[in-house]
Amino acid sequence: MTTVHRTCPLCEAVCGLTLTLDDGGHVTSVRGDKDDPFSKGFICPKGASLGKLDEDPDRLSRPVVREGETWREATWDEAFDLVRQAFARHADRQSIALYLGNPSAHTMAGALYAGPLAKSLGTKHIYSASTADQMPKHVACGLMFGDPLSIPVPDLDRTGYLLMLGANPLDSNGSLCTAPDFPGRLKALRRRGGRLVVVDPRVTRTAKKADEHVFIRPGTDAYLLFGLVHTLFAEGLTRVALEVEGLEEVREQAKHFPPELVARRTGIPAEVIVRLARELAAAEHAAVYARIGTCTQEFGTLAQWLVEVLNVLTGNLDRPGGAMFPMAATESRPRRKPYRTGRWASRVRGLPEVNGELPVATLADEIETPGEGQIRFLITVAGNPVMSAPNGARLDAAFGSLDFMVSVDPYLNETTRHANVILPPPRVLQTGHFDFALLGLAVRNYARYSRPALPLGERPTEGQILARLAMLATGLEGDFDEFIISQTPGAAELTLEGENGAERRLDMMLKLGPYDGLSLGKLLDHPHGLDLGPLEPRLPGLLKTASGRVELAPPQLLADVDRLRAGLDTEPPELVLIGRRHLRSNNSWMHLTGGSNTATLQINPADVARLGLDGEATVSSAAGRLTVALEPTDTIMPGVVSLPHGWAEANANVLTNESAIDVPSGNAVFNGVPVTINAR
Ligand SMILES: Nc1nc2c(c(=O)[nH]1)N[C@H]1C(S)=C(S)[C@@H](COP(=O)(O)OP(=O)(O)OC[C@H]3O[C@@H](n4cnc5c(=O)[nH]c(N)nc54)[C@H](O)[C@@H]3O)O[C@H]1N2
Ligand SMILES: Nc1nc2c(c(=O)[nH]1)N[C@H]1C(S)=C(S)[C@@H](COP(=O)(O)OP(=O)(O)OC[C@H]3O[C@@H](n4cnc5c(=O)[nH]c(N)nc54)[C@H](O)[C@@H]3O)O[C@H]1N2
Ligand code: SF4
Ligand SMILES: [Mo]
Repeated sequence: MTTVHRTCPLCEAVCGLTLTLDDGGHVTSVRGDKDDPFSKGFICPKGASLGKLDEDPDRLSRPVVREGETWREATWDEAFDLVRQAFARHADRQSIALYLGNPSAHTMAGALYAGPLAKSLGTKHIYSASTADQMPKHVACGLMFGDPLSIPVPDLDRTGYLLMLGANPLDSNGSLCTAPDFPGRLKALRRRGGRLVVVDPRVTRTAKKADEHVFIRPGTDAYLLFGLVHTLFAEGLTRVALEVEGLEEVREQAKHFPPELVARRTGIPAEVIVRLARELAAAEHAAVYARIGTCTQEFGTLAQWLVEVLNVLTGNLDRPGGAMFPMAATESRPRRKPYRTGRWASRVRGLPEVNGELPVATLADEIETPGEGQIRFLITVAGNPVMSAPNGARLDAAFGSLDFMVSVDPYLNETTRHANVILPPPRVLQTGHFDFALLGLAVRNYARYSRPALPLGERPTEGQILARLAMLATGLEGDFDEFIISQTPGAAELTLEGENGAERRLDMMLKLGPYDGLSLGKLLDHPHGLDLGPLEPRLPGLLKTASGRVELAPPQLLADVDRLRAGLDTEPPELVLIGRRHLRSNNSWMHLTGGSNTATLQINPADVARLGLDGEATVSSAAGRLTVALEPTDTIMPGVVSLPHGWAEANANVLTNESAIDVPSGNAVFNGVPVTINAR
């Protein structure tokens, strides 16, 4: 029996786990690591399943190659040789596309190798799950603070008032706010006399634990937030404590959104909007936090912007107990030109580039539309866009028309079934783990590195797979990691340690990072993780805007306010679709099933009666139709239905529409999709 301590790689909460393995390397128990200073023993049902997941018999252990409809195993050399030949046939690199899925935000491979792979392809066709998720946040923060990675998080452990919109951390365990034991932290907030208000079209598990829940009509958060901003100005409640640009422009724009008008659009009574604004202003420490429900909607970027505007106007940005900027152990923020989007545009719909990528909502257009720059060769890494992207059914057909596709993925699934070659990453326990991305979003500064618990054997790490793809694309040879190290300013003066290239690069980043004395060796000496202290104020040092101040009114966002104003008087559709998550699932690939964990359509009993429904029903949208089992519940607003995404038997993204996007970010719109419902 051996005991190993490692970070759970399954969600953004980065819990420390303690596993026991028998002599054959099989997991016999998984517990929360009580000695982890950040997660303190917390574990959820997904984390508890890590052993099962690690040994899932459906995971591929060798590359597989498709011949027509049949699959056969292949050697790594043969599989990579097929990819090499495909690169040779696609000399025009604009015919090649890369899609990076959600787990690549968690894996070391994603953090260390996906960027260089994207660069080595030399194509503008870079896509990722980010434009089905948090891209509005990057754009809003990029324009306001100058860096799309400067994302404030609520100072969860010290705040006294949390206004939470479109997030359900009791099921998701939190997002863009890394906080192991989010439920416990919310309980502690209320225990110390703080107040939690949840705005959601559903009474979620989180809402049930809150002081107050407010129903909101889907897709209208930007209206509500502008109503709050309006009230702060109208009642003289602003207390801006930072050097900002654009305060007057925001005041002018907010005049168009008085609570009485906003009430009609959001379904929230004007007096509630006014009271929330007053509460927010009166709280000694407050934070506004908004997540996926408010990103994947028509006005996603405006909503993310207004969240930070509120944090600034109430004096809570960059202040303990408010919304603060974490400082990751590997943070590197070289001075660049101020953030901008639209450095190039997509070929078919002319959508602007954002963060070096194009919206996944236009991936099908770029595959289907002939002409120069048409995608003919697709690489997917850790993604399942057939299930996760808007109008997944169209992508499904488009993938079938490609000349060549290679997927780096442990599973044969709805997306990878179209690949010619699947290259599987090693098992979870054969993989080292460091949360490069998520530790920059943590509510406490913290670092932890987990070495692989089991030997790799003959197979490559996922990083080595991506590095090999990059080298096949460029034709270069040599040591990939040493090349990257040699290109990094300041690295030449360092003595680097580590058992492999990934560890040496981690050591380099820690030694070049903002904490003195931090190194791989130091993290290895702290197998339960290292507490790096509470969040500290970081402005104005962190700002990279042209003015050197917080930009409250970036012109690109003001321009989008016209679109918002135009929608003030529109009649809402009779019925709209939103999503949800379940504690025991993970997007499209981890349904640990059991209990209530199924893809049912939540619908208010009043709508069931009005539409004469029973049992199952057919849901139709502009994109497609789907027959689903109904779950009548008064926890959802009348006029709203909710279906989780990622379920093969009822793919919610058959209904979502790729032509609807959040304009500034190109992000997909999953919430507020107009639908009709008929008895089967
Ligand atoms: N309707 C609707 N659609 C949505 C959402 C919604 O709320 N509603 N949410 C959106 C969001 S937030 C996201 S992030 C996207 C997710 O979109 P995607 O990332 O495209 O989809 P996932 O379902 O996360 O697929 C993950 C893939 O990675 C594979 N995988 C798992 N672990 C590893 C690993 O270690 N390495 C590699 N290489 N592969 C691995 C899995 O087998 C699976 O194929 O979906 C979006 N889609
Ligand atoms: N168990 C589990 N955990 C997960 C995942 C998972 O699939 N399962 N996925 C992971 C991923 S990739 C992500 S991005 C995070 C997301 O983490 P969260 O943002 O917490 O995601 P959800 O739990 O889907 O909560 C979103 C809430 O938004 C509400 N909502 C929908 N439309 C609107 C709207 O227009 N306005 C408002 N105010 N609310 C709205 C929904 O009813 C839902 O309760 O979760 C991560 N964690
Ligand atoms: S909350 Fe997230 S990180 Fe923690 S055990 Fe569950 S899945 Fe793993
Ligand atoms: Mo996500």
